Amino acid sequence: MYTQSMDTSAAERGGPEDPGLQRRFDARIDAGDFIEAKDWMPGDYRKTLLRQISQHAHSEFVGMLPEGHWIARAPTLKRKAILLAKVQDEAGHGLYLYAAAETLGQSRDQMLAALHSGRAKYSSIFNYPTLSWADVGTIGWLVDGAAIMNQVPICRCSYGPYARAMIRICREESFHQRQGFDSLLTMMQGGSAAQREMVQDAVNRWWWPCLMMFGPPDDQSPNSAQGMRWGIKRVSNDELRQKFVDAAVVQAKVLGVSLPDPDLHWNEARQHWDFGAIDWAEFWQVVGGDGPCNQERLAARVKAWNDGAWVREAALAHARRQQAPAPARRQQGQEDISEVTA
Ligand code: FAQ
Repeated sequence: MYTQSMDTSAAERGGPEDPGLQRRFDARIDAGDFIEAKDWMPGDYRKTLLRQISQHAHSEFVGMLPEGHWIARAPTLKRKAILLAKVQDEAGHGLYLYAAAETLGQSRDQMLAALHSGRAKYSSIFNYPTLSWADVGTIGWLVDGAAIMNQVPICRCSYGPYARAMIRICREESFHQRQGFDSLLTMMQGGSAAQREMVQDAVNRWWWPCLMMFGPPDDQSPNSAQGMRWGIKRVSNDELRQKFVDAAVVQAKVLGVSLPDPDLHWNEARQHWDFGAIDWAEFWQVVGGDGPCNQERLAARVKAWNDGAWVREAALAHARRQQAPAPARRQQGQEDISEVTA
């Protein structure tokens, strides 16, 4: 269990004032070693990891909502089963990530309280609405596609528990991306004109918000330099965005959809696709809590938390009973039976 590492006192014994510990930590980072939960680490390294992992975990949890909306509306049993599995996977990703953050000394309850009060961030992308069935395929293709691009380098992140969680997450994200692409391809190749229009409309609406997922441009990204120095980030926001555009252009051709950017041109000198200006004002507005669905998303998470209170209480009561010594357990069981039979 990761939670055994929540006692961070050993790691905190050496403060930043201890140059020996700091030197050893820097040398391990330079050597490409993994830092583990019980190892000494600078307070700011821990804080940066917690900031990124918690926003990542919250993104997975909130990210269940836009697609979850379509589970009851999926067009076939096959698509419903796939979507159910995908949304469940996202919940699992959130749990791996909350567990990774717990190794740094923050409990899941603390992180969720920060989300529910609006203090913690989650990815801007999940504040956009899913208006048609094609949005589900487009999220798989583009949103999961962007997530994979960003997350594969995190498998080499310097913090062991985060890096290991990412390996499994990336494998599952890869299935998510393929199922989205497959769903869109089915509509584009075998569907009606109305279905093809629906796909194009979804791609038009999701394209720009997907480019924003990678975060602000490198020269306006306050956390990048230190994140790269510590090996938490391995590839910059702009580099990842460019890799994503280069891959998506080719895939869009196979699908037969156009990308909504008149400035998209192959640049022979750079050997990359040039693309148009991103509306960063919109990005910051959404990140600041004022996107199309921010209030709805947060309200849905708070409601799920409140509705689940009895489940948490029952699970804790069960765990307490399991931990009780055997005679007490027997007595407890007998009391329960006499309550039922009384
Ligand atoms: N949305 O200095 P930087 C998924 C914030 S998972 C909201 O560049 P950094 C799976 C940033 O936090 C998607 N906020 O920050 C799925 C910072 O604010 P802070 C999530 C954003 O950390 C698919 C400020 O702006 N993935 O999709 C965003 O170096 C389908 C300045 O930015 C991850 O979280 C944004 N898009 O780089 C689930 C991956 N971008 O914290 C369901 C891990 C930036 O100082 C369905 N995270 N901000 O207050 C990362 O790689 C990094 O944290 C970045 C940001 C690249 C997101």
